[in-house]
Amino acid sequence: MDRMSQLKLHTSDFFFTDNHAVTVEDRLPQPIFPIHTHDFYELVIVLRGNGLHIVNDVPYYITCGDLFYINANDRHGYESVDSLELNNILYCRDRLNLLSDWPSLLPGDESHQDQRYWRLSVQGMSEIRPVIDTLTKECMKSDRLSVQLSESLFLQLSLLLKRYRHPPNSYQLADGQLLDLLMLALHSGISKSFRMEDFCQQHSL
Ligand code: RM4
Ligand code: NI
Repeated sequence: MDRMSQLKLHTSDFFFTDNHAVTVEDRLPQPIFPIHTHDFYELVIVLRGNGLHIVNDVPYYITCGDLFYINANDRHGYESVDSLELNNILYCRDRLNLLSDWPSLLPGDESHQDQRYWRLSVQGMSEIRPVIDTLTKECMKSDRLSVQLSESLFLQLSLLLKRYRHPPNSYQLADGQLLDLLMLALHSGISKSFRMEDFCQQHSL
């Protein structure tokens, strides 16, 4: 597909009403999905499985605990998937009404794409779960209170993500996450030989 005919997804097809700033789209599983843009922003949280996520032509091998802040005009897609499961939390920045320091919570257009790719600790993954579950229900109701509640749950989620995220190559990692990383390295390096020493050196282990 050339750039002119590229798939673009629209707010009006996903959000419950024009007042909603946020909505949750679970992908259980996420199938292969072509490169696309949106007129909304998107938080992508990888729950299970693996895949190859392309963001603005940069490939990322993704696994459980990965977190991406996708901008409206980013071009992204899932080129290959292996039992990949995601929470997609879609949001419209210009519909956020609560007074909060949103730009510092949700790295957006001003942030380089390296600052929009993070990992979540195991504890973080379990603390955000109930918030996302409540948000999923709340954003499907149209009354004013529910719209406000949805936004406040989204604020809570954004704060928790900021608390529990860490850069992909920093190592305050739980054992399970180290194992994930090792599996990723093995998976992505199938054509190359794998040396444990190199792996440890590369990740300061
Ligand atoms: C797709 C894919 C896209 C997302 C849409 C809403 O399956 O996850 O990234 O923008 O859903
Ligand atoms: Ni998308």
